[in-house]
Amino acid sequence: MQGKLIVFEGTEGSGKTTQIHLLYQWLRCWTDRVAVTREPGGTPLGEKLRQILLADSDLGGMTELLLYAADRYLHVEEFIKPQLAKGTIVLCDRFTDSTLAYQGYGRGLSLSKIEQLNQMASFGLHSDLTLWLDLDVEVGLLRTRQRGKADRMEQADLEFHRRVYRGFAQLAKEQDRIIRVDASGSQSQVQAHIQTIITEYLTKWQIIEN
Ligand code: T5A
Repeated sequence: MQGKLIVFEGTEGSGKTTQIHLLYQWLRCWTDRVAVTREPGGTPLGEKLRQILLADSDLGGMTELLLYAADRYLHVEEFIKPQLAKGTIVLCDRFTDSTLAYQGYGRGLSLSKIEQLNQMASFGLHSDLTLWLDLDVEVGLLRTRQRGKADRMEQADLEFHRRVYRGFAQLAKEQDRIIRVDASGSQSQVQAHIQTIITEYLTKWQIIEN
């Protein structure tokens, strides 16, 4: 059976990485066919692109967009597609909606051009389910700053992050595959909500029985 692609999206510090790892541990109780990955950086070359993208240097908006696309192309071809073909549930920290939210809504680049590029870079692959961790932008940035030095994207001004947030909200309104998760609660409250959603989907996909 073909695997499933479950993506976590959201603004900075919304808890995606924390929740992906909690979900991974929980899913491992059902199956060993589960993998965690991320963008940028899901391949060895992608890790190098990640360093460039998050380093404190000046990149123009278009260069940034194309580097995220290059990372995705490699990631889908070398990792995600082969894993899905093996029947793996792939948990991915960010995917195509991040490009629409950050480079489209955030940087103001053309949404239709980004959609075309996303289509090319992902070989037309869409997530089976995307969890949008919805958290107030300032709360998320505070969480990341408490962790230490901010990366290049985190250093962008507050209005940029607000535009990104509005982008995710708009995408969630337009796309049924995107489910909003209130990320303002404790880690265990958010985890419980995610487990409820995932149980519903695994049942629907007949991966587990009722
Ligand atoms: N990007 C990416 C684009 O611009 N375009 C694209 O196409 C793509 C794919 C990636 C950057 O690239 C951009 C978006 C990003 O700016 P990243 O480091 O992967 O860089 O950035 P994030 O994905 O935002 O990762 P973060 O680690 O910053 O945020 P997370 O993963 O959402 O949050 P997490 O889990 O690390 O938690 C942050 C802190 O909060 C605490 C955690 O312990 C941690 O300290 N925390 C909580 N605290 C209180 N209550 C809770 N419920 C908490 N949950 C976690």
